[in-house]
Amino acid sequence: MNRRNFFNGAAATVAGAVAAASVSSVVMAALPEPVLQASPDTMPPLVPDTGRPYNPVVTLNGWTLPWRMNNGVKEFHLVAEPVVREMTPGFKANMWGYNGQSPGPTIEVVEGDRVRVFVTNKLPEHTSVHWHGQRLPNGMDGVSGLTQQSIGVGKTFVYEFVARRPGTFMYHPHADEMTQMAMGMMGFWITHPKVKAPLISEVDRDFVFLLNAYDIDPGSMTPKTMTMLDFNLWSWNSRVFPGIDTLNVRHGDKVRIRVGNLTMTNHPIHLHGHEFMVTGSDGGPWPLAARVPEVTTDIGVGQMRQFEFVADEEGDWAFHCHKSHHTMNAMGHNVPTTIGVDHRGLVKRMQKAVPDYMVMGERGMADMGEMEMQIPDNTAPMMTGSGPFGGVEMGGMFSILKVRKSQKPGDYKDPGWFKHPAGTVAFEWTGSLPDPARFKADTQGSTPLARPSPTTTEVQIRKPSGHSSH
Ligand SMILES: [Cu+2]
Repeated sequence: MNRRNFFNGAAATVAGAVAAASVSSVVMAALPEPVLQASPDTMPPLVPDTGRPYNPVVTLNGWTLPWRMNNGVKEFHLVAEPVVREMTPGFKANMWGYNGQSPGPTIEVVEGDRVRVFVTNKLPEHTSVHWHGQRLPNGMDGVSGLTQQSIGVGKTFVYEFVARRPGTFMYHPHADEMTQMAMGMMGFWITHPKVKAPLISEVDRDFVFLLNAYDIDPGSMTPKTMTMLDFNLWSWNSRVFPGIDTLNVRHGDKVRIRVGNLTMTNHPIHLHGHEFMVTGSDGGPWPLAARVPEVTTDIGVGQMRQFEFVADEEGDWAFHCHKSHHTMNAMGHNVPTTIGVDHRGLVKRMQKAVPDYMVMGERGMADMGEMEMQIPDNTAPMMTGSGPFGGVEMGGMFSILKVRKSQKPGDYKDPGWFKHPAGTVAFEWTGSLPDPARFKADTQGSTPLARPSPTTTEVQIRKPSGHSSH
């Protein structure tokens, strides 16, 4: 097939794939039919049935793109297109992504594979795909204007290279990047080692996700793409807590988690209950002497980290970004701190002038997790989620590592809440409580006057106006 015929065939298939039944086998031979995914659930690992074998990864709230072997070449078909992503139940966003979702599907190949990726552009503007971290011919690097022409609207381009280096990579546009990445265009790429490599461990579970961030006004659906730093939704694979699936593993499993950061700031990712070893980045596996145990690893902008541990402590372990504002959903930050301010009498007087006036945060913000405050439709509550002991008061980049003896090998289903052995949960002390000596002398400190009982106080009045971005 000469080059011109090849591209003609490609274009015909893009049109024909919609009505698959009408596509002739001759045309199908030219281009793999694009596979789309509509469900935001974490899909089970895609066990390879062609090509070299490997131990597949699991994409949190995502999936792996199926491929087709064509004369020894692994062929994938990515479709760049507008999508609607459910970021958490009750909140959907207009995004741009690939094959029905943002992020796009994970691509998994094996070191030494020749890979051909067809990219069809169904966006309203041109795009390109950059294969972050890969060794490849310069003209396959996907930088619009520099190494290739942009993929025009409605066009299909072909990228082809050998996956030379095993490791953890990602892909994203290198055309109008600011808009396209702010709209959710990105995906994960794993190149598995061909043979057992001394610096690459074999693991029982291998999770991957991308860090991304959006600025979506409460009640609206489309990210504000001009935002540079003040994002209000901090997400993993375009999901926010409680929409992020838990990472469910079997007690004793060796677990690897691979994370890439395509936001505009760094994220210290923190795991409870276990130490992990940072074993590599998008630069490759780290030498043993460079590995250190951590419980938090900071992932800079444009960086990837992979870390590994043996899940040998049963329980429901929090797993989150350690920037506390990144474990919240849409909120305004230009709200004064009112902790310790005595509002008694104020609300009534204010409401004479401003009928909707309300007070929030007088005792901290934890009420936000429980209160039935009116929020606009299609908005994720700022702090939410409930656990077996009450409100979790979280949002954003937060999930749970669930370690269970009862979890079957290869089973990724949520086992429910941990059943704590008797006597192993923090409990309330009900004995006598002697006053600490240091408080006795001082009654003029910052601690305010005793509060009136909640049933009589005006500061319970809460309405959204004036805080519409919460
Ligand atoms: Cu963060």
